[in-house]
Amino acid sequence: MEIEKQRGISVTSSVMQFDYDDFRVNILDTPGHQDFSEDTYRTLMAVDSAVMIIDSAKGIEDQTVKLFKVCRMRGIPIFTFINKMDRQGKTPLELLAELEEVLGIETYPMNWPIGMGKDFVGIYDRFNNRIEQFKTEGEERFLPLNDEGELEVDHKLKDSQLYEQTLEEIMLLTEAGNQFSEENIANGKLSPVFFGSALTTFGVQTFLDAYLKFAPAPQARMTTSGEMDPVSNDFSGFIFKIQANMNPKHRDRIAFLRICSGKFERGMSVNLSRTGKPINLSSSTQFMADDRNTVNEAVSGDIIGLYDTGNYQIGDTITTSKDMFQFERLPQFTPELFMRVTAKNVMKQKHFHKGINQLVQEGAIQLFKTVRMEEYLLGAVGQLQFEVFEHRMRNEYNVEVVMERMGSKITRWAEDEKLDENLHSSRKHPC
Ligand SMILES: Nc1nc2c(ncn2[C@@H]2O[C@H](COP(=O)(O)OP(=O)(O)OP(=O)(O)O)[C@@H](O)[C@H]2O)c(=O)[nH]1
Ligand SMILES: [Mg+2]
Repeated sequence: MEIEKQRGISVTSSVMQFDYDDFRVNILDTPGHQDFSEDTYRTLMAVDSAVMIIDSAKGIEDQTVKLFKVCRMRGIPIFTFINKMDRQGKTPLELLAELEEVLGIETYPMNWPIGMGKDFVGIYDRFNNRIEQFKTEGEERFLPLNDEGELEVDHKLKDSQLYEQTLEEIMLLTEAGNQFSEENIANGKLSPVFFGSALTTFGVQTFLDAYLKFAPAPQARMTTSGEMDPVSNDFSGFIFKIQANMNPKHRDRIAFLRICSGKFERGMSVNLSRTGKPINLSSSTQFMADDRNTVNEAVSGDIIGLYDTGNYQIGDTITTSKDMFQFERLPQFTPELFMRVTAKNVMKQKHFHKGINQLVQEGAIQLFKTVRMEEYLLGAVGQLQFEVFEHRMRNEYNVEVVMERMGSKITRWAEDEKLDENLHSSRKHPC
């Protein structure tokens, strides 16, 4: 999105697929900023495991704490990548202690940095029993370790103070740290920790190889009719995100589907559980790197995009099963900030309504109307949501909006007879 480029932060989650080593990986990249946490939490419902990327200088940020506590509660395996080792940051021991204390999760360092910042030499790879050297290509990149965990070959690194220090820290980890346990990784109790520098791609492949070894395959998911097996003959999935105008040239609207069971075949007919109506899935797309391609087949665990002409809502289940079950409801947050919103130019009412409706359906913002006056009030969890709303209304719907702050209030459901100047929500399932 244009606003993301301008501000240098993500304002919405994005999806990307890639193939690696006989695996197909679906990445759902979520915004880190807490103002967009509702989007992030919804997206989290569509994943099988999470990768937590930590800036080694900042340590664990507020948003990360909340987010990964949800992962912990849901038993989602968490893989940790401690990034920016090319910069001076907190010490690795400090970072591990923070992870364990703040997130209440056990950690197992799969590798360990040797120095950092200007002195960053590479990683001591406990899992692969080797040292991987930073900024070294060719044969020297990986140096094997012997059974004692020391460099097998003569190397100048052996004489360095950093090497000595690393060996001491590794000894400490072995004696006082957690045991490696594949089972505890799978149930989300133990997070394997990796160090690297994503900007220089250092440590990324080592991470990916281990991730693919230990990340779980798609699991059974709960529905209103019991568990749904991912290899069931019945196709099913749920919509966790809707986004319009992703491609400004086409002005289309895409519903993102997480496939939970069976096989998707383009052109198949499914039922939308909410309405009971059949839908033909003829226009579908997948997101490979920066490209979009028509997708003809997809399986459980895949994320595909369905071109949407207004059929879908966030949280919708679709299935070929006759029993029109639904997957778990997606989280919805209570808004805490409110703005009265109008179109600057009264002649633009049509675009104004179209834009608001679309952005509300995406869950980018919440909408309330006052009962008597039919005024539009926008509700948000964070201030930045309003700014994104304003920007998108201007850029995607060509409408300048006027927003007036209403202060912070909490919305409450009100009984009909008590309705006066109370507000009512346009959304269906508040929590
Ligand atoms: N020095 C250094 N900088 C890095 C590294 N990885 C990322 N960065 C920089 O960190 C900044 C933030 O990177 P992003 O990938 O946008 O971070 P993010 O956490 O995804 O941010 P949001 O999506 O906005 O939440 C960018 O300026 C990157 O160039 C690294 O390994 N080393
Ligand atoms: Mg990002």
